[in-house]
Amino acid sequence: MKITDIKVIITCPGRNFVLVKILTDEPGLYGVGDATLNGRELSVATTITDHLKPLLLGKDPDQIEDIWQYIYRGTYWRGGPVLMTALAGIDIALWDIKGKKAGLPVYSLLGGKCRHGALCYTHSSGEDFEAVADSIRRNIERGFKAVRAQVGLKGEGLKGNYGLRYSHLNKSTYPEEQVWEPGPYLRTIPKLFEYLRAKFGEDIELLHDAHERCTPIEAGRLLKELEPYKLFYLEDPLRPEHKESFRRIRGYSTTPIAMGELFTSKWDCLTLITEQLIDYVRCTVTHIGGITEAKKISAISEAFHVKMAFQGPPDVSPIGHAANVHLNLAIPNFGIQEWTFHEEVVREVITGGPIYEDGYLSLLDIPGIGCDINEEAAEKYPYKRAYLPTCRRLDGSVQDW
Ligand code: KDG
Ligand code: MG
Repeated sequence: MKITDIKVIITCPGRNFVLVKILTDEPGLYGVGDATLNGRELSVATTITDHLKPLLLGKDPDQIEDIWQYIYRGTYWRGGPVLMTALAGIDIALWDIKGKKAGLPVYSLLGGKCRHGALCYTHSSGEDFEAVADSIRRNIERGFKAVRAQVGLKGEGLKGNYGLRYSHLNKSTYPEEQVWEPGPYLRTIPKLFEYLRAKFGEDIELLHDAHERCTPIEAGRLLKELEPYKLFYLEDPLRPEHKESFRRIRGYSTTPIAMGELFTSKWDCLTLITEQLIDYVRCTVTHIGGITEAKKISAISEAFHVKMAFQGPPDVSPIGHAANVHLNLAIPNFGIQEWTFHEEVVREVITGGPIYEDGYLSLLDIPGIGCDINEEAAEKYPYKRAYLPTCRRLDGSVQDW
């Protein structure tokens, strides 16, 4: 079998996606992948089209591992979000082809189901505690057993906070700019979870995303002050550059820690896993190099009692979400799956993907990844440049968004 063509489909049904379609010399046999990198879509698209595609035409799509090694280290430049997202899109499409050829869903190729469904969580947010609670109540009514809670930081000239609604499609050609200060944030978040526990008790699992904004001592304080509210985990307490600092914050609290959405290889995660500095790995299958790399990180993590919690925001397409759930069903050390419902317009372009029911995700028992791309529909929604928000402190200095 040979790869005869690789198509990159950039489409914007409500937000930008970069989709990959790998065609083979077997009539009707092709694979689909997700190579979406929020705000850097064109960089990934040209990496695939102009640099990787010429190397892959004529190769055997069955040789997933060899192709992965060849792209990752065989072509010298390695790592980073652009190359690893491009590699992920190709990798997911190759697993799709392998499953279709074998007549098996990808989770079956990965060893078969360890569970009937994947526990998932979704997002709740609001400008104040009451609004957050209303959002959580609606999600509990939808059957969620776990919810991530984020809140605005009113007053003191602050504008926005991570996790509130932000437009993937900024109307202007420049990012929305938020203003954030650690003081109000660190004073507010423990009070939010005190309020939510008083309102909902301990039956609902609660999570929070600090979004890489704290210094080590700030993260230590937050972990300690959140301990009474028994979070499922606190996500991204530190910037990804500060891996060594996890040794410092780990001892402050029994609040579980999750990290990983900004990592782009197993080596980024390694110390945090082997020293058990985190409890959940949050890598993104579409940014870490695909299913091939994600399954290896899962295996390393299993040996150290670390569980997987693959990232699942709106900028991961239904194809990426499907890759998440294939892995969730097959790995023994699954923790929880982040889940966001895509709008109907997205489903017009990308069909198939995980099925949500009563707090769990599952997949149809069909060969491959279980998704398809409607290319005609994709053409109706041309790419629109958009940025992630940015953030500054009150003094005007750059702050991690
Ligand atoms: O594109 C960036 C988003 O995917 C990220 O900000 C979402 O932090 C996120 C999460 O945990 O889903
Ligand atoms: Mg996050």
